[in-house]
Amino acid sequence: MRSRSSTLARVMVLFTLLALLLPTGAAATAATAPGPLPVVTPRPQEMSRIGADVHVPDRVRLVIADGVDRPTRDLITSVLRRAGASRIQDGAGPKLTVTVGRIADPRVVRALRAAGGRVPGGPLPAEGYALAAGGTSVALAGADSDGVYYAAQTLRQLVSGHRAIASVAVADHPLMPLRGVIEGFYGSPWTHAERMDQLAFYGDVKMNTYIYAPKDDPYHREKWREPYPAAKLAELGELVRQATDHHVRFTFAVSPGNSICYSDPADIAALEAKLDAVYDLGVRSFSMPLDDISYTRWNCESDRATYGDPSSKAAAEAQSDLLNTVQKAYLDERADTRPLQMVPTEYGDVTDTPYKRVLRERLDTRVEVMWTGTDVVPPRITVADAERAAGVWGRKVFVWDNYPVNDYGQAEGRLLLAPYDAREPGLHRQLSGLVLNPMNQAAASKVALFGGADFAWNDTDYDATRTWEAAARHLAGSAPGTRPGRSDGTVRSLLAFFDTQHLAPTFGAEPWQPQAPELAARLDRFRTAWEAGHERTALRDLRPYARLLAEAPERIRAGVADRGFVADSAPWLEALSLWGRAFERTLDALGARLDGHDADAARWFAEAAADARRAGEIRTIPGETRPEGPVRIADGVLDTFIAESAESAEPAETG
Ligand code: 14T
Repeated sequence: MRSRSSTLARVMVLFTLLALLLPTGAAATAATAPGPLPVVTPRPQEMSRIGADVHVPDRVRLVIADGVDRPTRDLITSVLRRAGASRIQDGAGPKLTVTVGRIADPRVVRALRAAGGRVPGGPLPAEGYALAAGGTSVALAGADSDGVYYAAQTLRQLVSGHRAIASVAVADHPLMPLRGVIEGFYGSPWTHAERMDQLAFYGDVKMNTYIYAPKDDPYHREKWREPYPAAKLAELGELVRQATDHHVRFTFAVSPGNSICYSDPADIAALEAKLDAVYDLGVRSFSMPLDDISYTRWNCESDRATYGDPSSKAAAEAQSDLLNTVQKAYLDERADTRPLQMVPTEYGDVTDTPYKRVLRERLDTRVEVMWTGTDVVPPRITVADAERAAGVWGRKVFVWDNYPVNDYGQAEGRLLLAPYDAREPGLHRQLSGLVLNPMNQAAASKVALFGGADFAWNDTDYDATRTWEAAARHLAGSAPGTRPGRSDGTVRSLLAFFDTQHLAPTFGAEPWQPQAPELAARLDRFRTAWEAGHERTALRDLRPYARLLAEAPERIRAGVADRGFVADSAPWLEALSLWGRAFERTLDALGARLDGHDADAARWFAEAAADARRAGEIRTIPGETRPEGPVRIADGVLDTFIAESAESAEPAETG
C-alpha cells in the first residue's frame, strides 16, 4: 500500500508541475485533468478514464428504459441526490442526462456512445453491464436486470465528491455464476435484523446468493419435518422480498440427514411440504446439505431393506435417489427454479472414494455439489485442488469456504478480520461459485465478505490488501455531503484494529494467516533499532502506532457508520483500549529507564501489567459466539512485547 500511495503522490506532483509550466489555457485543462481510476469493488473486468469528472448539476434528466426494476431506479435516484442533484426529471432540459436500460435497447446503446463508452462487440455475459460517464451523459446498460442493477452499484462508487462523477468507461461481468454467503455455522443464528442488513450489503458488493442454513435453527435440521411457525414464516417472507430487491437469490436449505428414512415416501412428502412453504413465499433456489451426519448407520429398517447394510457407498445411493427425486419430481415441475444444491457428507477432501464415485455417477448432473477445499478450514484453495474436486465430483464444484466462520475451538475469543486471502486466481475456471461461511458476528463478517465478493466476481485481478482497505472505507462510510477524506482517521483506526484480529486459525495448531502482521513488523523494527543502540529513535518511531491503537476504539465507536460492526466488536474494542494504554505505558517506562528515572519506569511497567491483566478478563458476549471465552487482542505479539519489555527492566540476577 505504501508504494501505491507514493506513486499517487508522484503523479499529483507531476500534474502540479505541468499546470505551472503550461500556458494558462492548457493549465486550466491540466488542473481538472483526469485523476487516478476510482476504486470500485468488486474490481471491474475493464475500466478506463474518459476525461475530466462529469459535473452533476442541480437538475438531472433520468431516462429509464424498459427492463429496469424499481430497486435499481431507486438506487440511481439516491446516488444522484447524494451527488448533489436536487431535481430529477424525465423531460428534456437539464444539462446532464442519465440513461438506464438493457443493452438490447438501441436508445441505451446510443446513450452509451454519447457518453464516450465503447459498445461491446458481442453479447454481454449474464449479469454483465457496460457503463460510461462522459461530458453531459451517463449511461448504464445491463445484459439483464441484474446487470442494470450492478451498473447502478458501480455508479454509486463513481461519485467522487459533491457534484462530481468520475468519468470512466466500464465493461464488466462476474467470472463466477454463484457468489455469496452461506449462513451455515453452529451457534446462535443471525437475527432477522442482521439478515435484512446483510442482504442489502450483498447487493452492494454484487453477491447474488444467500443460503439460509443455520445449523442451530431447529426447523432447518433437527426438526426438519416440522413446518415453520407462522411468525418465523412471515420473517422468511420478508427476507425473500429483501433478497429480491437487492438482486440476491434467497436459497432455502433443509438438512434432513440426521433422521431421514430415505426409502419412506412419507419423509419425501414431508420434505416437499417444507420446500412448498417457502416456495409460496417466492423462494426459487433450494439446497439440501448432508454434512456432519453419520453415513454408516441407517435411521430406519426399510433403508437396510432397500440399500443393504449401512456403508458410505450405500449412503451415496440413498442420497442420490433423494436428491434426484427432489430435482426431477419437485423442482422440474416448478417454473423458474434453480438447480438443486447439496453438501456431500464427504465435503472436505478430493480423495476418490466409493461414496464419491456413486454420487458422481448417479447424481443428476445439474445438482450443484459443494466442497470446502481440501480441509474443513482450508489454509489455501488452489486451482489444482479444484480441478481434482471437479474430477471426483464429475462437475464444477461450488465452494463452501469456511472463512471467516468462528464457531470452532481454535477461534475462541477471536473476530476473524484478516482480508480474504490465499485462494488462487484462476479458480473461476473450475468452480460454479463461491460462498463464504461467516461469523456469528454478522456485521464484523463484512470485512471478509467484501473480499469474497471481489474474488468471486474477478478472481484474476484480486488484491487482498486493496479489498481490505475498501472494506474499511465501506464500514466507516461517510455521511452524505461530507468531504472525502474526512473519515481517514476512522479508516486507519479500523485497519489497525483489523490487524489485532488478523490471525486465521485452522482446525490444527498452525494458523493460516498470522497474527497482527503490521504490529509485528513495527515491533521487529523497534527491536532492531533498540539493539543497535538507537533506543530513542526506536521509541519515537513506535509511539504514533501505540497511540493509534489506544485511540482506535473511541474513533471506531464515534466514526464507523456501520453500527452493527461497532456492536459486534464491543468487547474487543473495550479490551483494545486497555491493551493500547498498556502499550503506551510500556513505551513511557522504557523511556523513563533510559533517562535514569527508575522509579517512574517501575510504576509505569506496573500500570501496563495491570491494564493487560484487566484486558484479559474481558469476555465474548454471552450467547453470541459458540466457543465463549476471553477476547484476544494481537495475542502472541503485543502481550509478548509488553511482558518482554518489563522483564528486560528487572534487575539482573546476581549469582
Ligand atoms: F458442510 C460443510 F461444508 C461444513 O463446513 N460444515 C460445518 C459447518 O457448519 C461449520 O460451521 C464449519 C466450521 O466449524 O465446519 C463444519 O463443521 C464441522 C466440521 C468438522 F470437521 C464441525 C466439526 C468438525 F470436526
